[in-house]
Parts: sequence; C-alpha cells; structure tokens
Amino acid sequence: MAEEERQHSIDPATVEMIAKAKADGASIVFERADKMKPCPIGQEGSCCRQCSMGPCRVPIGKNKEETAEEKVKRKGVCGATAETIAARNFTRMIAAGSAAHSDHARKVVELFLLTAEGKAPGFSIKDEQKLLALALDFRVEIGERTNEAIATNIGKLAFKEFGQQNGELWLMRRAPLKRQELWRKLGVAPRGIDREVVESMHRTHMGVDQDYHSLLAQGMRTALADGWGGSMIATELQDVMFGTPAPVLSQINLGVLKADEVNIIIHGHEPQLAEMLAVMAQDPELIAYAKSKGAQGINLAGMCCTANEILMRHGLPIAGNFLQQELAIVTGALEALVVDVQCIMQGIQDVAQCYHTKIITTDPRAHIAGAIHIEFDEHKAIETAKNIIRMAIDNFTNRGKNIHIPVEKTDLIAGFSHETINYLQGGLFRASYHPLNENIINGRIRGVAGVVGCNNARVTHDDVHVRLVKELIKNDVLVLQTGCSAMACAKVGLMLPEAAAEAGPGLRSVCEALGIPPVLHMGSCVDNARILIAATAMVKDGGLGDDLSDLPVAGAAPEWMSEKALSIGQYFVGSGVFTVFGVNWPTIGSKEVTNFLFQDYEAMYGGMWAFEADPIQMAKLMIDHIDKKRKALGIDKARERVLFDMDMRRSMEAV
Ligand code: BF8
Ligand code: SF4
Repeated sequence: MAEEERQHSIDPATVEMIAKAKADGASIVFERADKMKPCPIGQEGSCCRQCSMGPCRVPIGKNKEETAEEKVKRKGVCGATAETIAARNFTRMIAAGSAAHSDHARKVVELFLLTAEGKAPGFSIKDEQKLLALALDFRVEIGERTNEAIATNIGKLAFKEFGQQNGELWLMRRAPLKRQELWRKLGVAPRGIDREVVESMHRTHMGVDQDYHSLLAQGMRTALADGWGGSMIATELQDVMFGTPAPVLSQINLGVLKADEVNIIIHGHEPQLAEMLAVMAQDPELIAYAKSKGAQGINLAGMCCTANEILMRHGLPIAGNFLQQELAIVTGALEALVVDVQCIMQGIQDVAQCYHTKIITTDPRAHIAGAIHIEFDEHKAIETAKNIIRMAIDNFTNRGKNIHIPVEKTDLIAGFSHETINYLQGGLFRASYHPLNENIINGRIRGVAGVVGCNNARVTHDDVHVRLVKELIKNDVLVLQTGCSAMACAKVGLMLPEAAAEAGPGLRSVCEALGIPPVLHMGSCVDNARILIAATAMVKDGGLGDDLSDLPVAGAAPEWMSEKALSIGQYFVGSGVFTVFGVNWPTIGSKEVTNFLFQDYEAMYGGMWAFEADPIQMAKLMIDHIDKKRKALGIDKARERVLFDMDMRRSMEAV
C-alpha cells in the first residue's frame, strides 16, 4: 500500500480530525510521519554519535546473515563494535526514560514535603491509610505522631533515594525475597536513582564501558531504579496527596469537548497543577466569569498521562491519547492546551497558529518556543490555576467559525489501583489476592497481561493495542493497562463491564461475578509500578510460585515510541516478566545483543524481551509464555479440566 494511502487510525474521531487538519492546512504528526521516513541505521541502533570523530554508522545491512569477516569490519572509528554501539544506545535510552520518570518523582516529593510542612496551600494529605502503609515500608515511626510529621519523615527518606550513593533503594525491598537476592547476585540492585542514571551516561560516553554485558547490566540497574524507585515513589506519594484511585466512571475521546463551554485540556504527566485546575474549574466565581463571556461553563479534560492521573482520582474526562494532541486543537473549540512535561509534541504550537488555541507551558523544565509560559509555583498553586483558567476564558470570544467537535466519546470505568483490586476481591476486612490466584489456579483466568505504552505514528493509531487486547481477553487473559494503551482500549469500550462478553468463558465468568471489565485501567505510565505491586501481591498470596518470574504473566508495549517505554520494559524484564514490544526493535543492528536480551536474559532474570509487530502473533507469544508458566507450576491440568467442562456444557446445550 502506498504510504499516503495507509490507514492512520482506527478511531473515527481521529480520522475525521486528520481530514479537517488537511482541509485547514494544519501540519500534523500523521502527515509528517508519511513524509519523513525513519533512518534505518538509527532505527536498528547502529549509529554512534558519542564523539566528533563520528557519527559512525555500522549497519547490518539488508543481508542480515553476515560472515565473521564482515562482522569484524563493522566498527566505528574508535574501534567500537556494533555490539558496543547497540548496547550503548539502548542503555542511554533507558537512562533517559528512567530520568524522566524519576525527575517527575522528584517534583512530587518536593510538593509532598511542602504539603507536610503546610507550605503548599490547597494541597493536603488525603489518604491516611496509604501514608501509614508507606511509613511501615520506610520504617518511619507512627506512634502518636501527626500525619504531617510522619509525611515529613517519609518525604525526606524518599528524597534520599535520589542522591544515595551506596546501599539499596528502600522500595526494592517490596519485591519477593528471591527476586531481591537475584538482583544482588547479578549486581543490578539499584543504589541511588540519580547515581544509576549518571553512571549510565558515564559508561556510555566515548571510550568507557565497551562490553555489552556490563553495559546492559548497568541499563538494568538504571531501569530497576525507575520501576522500584522513581516511578514507585511518584505513584505512592501522589496517592497519599491526591487520594488512592477507586473505581470511577468517565468518558473518553475528542467528543468530550463541549461546543458551548470554555474547553481546557491539561496534557503531560505530572498531576500537581492538574489537581488544582480540577478544583478551580469548579470555582463559582470563575464559572460566573466564563458565563459573562458567553460560555455555559468550564470544561476541563485531560490528555496523555496527566489525563490518566486526573481520570483515576476525579473521573475527569479524557480528550485523547498521544497522537490526538494536535487534533484537539484542530476541532477549533479548544481555548487552552496547558502542558507540563513529557510527550508534548512541539507541533502543537504550529497547529495552534491555525486556530485560536493558546498553548500554555507551565513547567520550568519544559518551554516551547512561541508558547505562553505561566510557571506553576507550588506555593501559589491556587493562584496559578486561576490565572490559567482566566486566560482560557478570555480566549473563548476569539473562537473562529471553523469549529467541528467529533461526536465520539465512550464511557469507561477506571481507578483500578492495587488497593482497589485487593478490596474488590474480599471487601475491606478480607481484602486479598486470594480469589485472583484461585481463579488462575482453577484455570478460569489463564494468566494476567500488562499492556501498556504509547502510540506511534509509524503504525495505525490504536490498532495494535486494541487487536492485541481483544485477542488476550478472548483467551481468558485478564489485562491490566496504563498509559496511552489504556486509552486506546477505553475508546472502543473495553473498559466497561459489558466488555466481558468479548472475553473467553472463564474470564467472563470472573468479570461477571465481580462486576468488573476484563481490561483494568491502572493509571499513568509511572503507575506501572502498581502492576509490580499487584504481581508481588499475587506471589505473596501463594500458590503461584515464590518469585515474579513464576507467575503466568506477560507484558507488552505494542505501539511504543518513548524512551520511558524502554525503561519500563527493561524493569519488567528484570523483575521476571516476559515482555514484547511492537513497531520496531532498537538493537537489531547487533544480533549478539539482541539474542542476549531475547534469549540469555531468560536464564538470568526469568524474564526476557521479544519483538513482534503483529498483534495476533504478539498475543500468541504472550499466551505461550503464560501456558509455559502454568505448566511449570503444575496448574495446566486444572485449566484443561475447566475447558473440558465448558465443552461438555456446550454439548449438553446442543442436545
Ligand atoms: O508516559 S504512554 S506516549 S503519554 S510515554 Fe507518552 Fe507513551 Fe503515552 Fe504517558 Ni507513557
Ligand atoms: Fe565513532 Fe567511536 Fe566516536 Fe562512536 S565513539 S562516534 S563509534 S569514534
């Protein structure tokens, strides 16, 4: 199929807005992706630009079977091999991803401390239970002390995790003991978050670490510092400050924008400002101000992971995922696109020039040339939020005539934190993972899959996520989701209890008994830490082995694009989970490195990487792995029995 004819998205709202953008002469990501082919050398990890004797290109070329002689010739000017170059690139990507999640966490800790000290008006400790649970994890004394005093201690200890030079991260001790021992044995137990990121940058500098084994070990240590460090700290402290998510009904897609209201979208990753905007959008004074400008009210929606954060805790609607950010502007009905950090395309500024939308950057670390910058100051959060909303209201009267909001919006249920899943299975006093484990052992649920990650303009938007997840649930695999992947599936209705009808008979019966969808929304990308906690709870409940790698689980990021996704994948693999990525694979340039990640890792970590672009094949790989684990646990027989029962029941019905 010619590039310009390819299907850009399976989502009708997206398709409609792509056409509008074209008619309006706005340049958007889909069009740019069609015009710019990815560099094949960079894509396979074979380009090194670590020094100015290069960039050096050592592509494997079209003929992937090379002779030893040819392989020897594939070297950079300094003699760096294709293996070193691929492993260096991979490790650097992990370091960037780990840094992004962890710098997010650092900001959260800062606000957490200010809140505990009463220096952040408008913020408070919302979840006392979670605070006390964290106090136990961090071994902070509880006694008769106030929540604020306990929070101050926790905040200071969390801060230390970043700058710690030796020892181990506190939260990695939440992992099963066997896993912790393995990390120690392999020398990948993270010492301090910043140290691991810095060391990765050092070791990948020209002329330092030049053995892919040790480079990738450092990559692993850096990724684990994300999953069991930065991301986990962000999730946990956000829960304490903003509330631990519980099931909540909301809506998703561009149709959540309203023709007669002031539309504001908050886009990015950090929920601090978004939390305050959510409160201030209800402010009667501001609503009256909006009405004075001819609007019926203020409509706040989210995009990307900031959206997931405020959806999970407040049920605020989501306007769309990563590839829809420019399209929200194209509706012509968006007064302000307020952004914080990560996954914000610079293209939004250009698109905004064709419409009336104001792009407002709010974080000192993320400016966009030409955008308005209103810096979020934690000490004056209420004021900042009010200023932004006022600016959006003032912009309402600048709307042009060229407005079209797609009708598509889908209901979804979100809010499945680890705590919620625990509670749903046994109530407040008998909360446990026992029913889940039981249903896995008896075979009603075949296994659990985490399907997460981005959109990528190189593949049909949302398509790979949706086809993969549908295939998994059809095969009785319960799916846990975060990030843009969750949004893709929510848009097609998979996050409603009714979607159980699309699940296999076993999973369907469990979902119907509990009243839950077969696909559970667990939050933003830092909330992948919730999946680690849930998996650990499954191990601790018993019956499914004594390490995460024993569980019949698998992970996937079918449309990944960001470096954060690689860091997440690597920490899942290091935690013992088989993880498949779609789109393309960034170490293809070195067969040895790729084999090491795809095969040797299994013996080392019990989890390994795989690459597969086709969603049905991807599902097959995951299900095969799940079945392999079931067999090793000796529970494959139970599953056969259940299937036999189903067959019998069907044949009975046929009579
Ligand atoms: O952190 S899934 S496109 S929005 S990187 Fe970005 Fe990818 Fe979306 Fe969230 Ni995660
Ligand atoms: Fe080339 Fe070596 Fe410099 Fe990389 S570090 S650009 S391979 S000379």
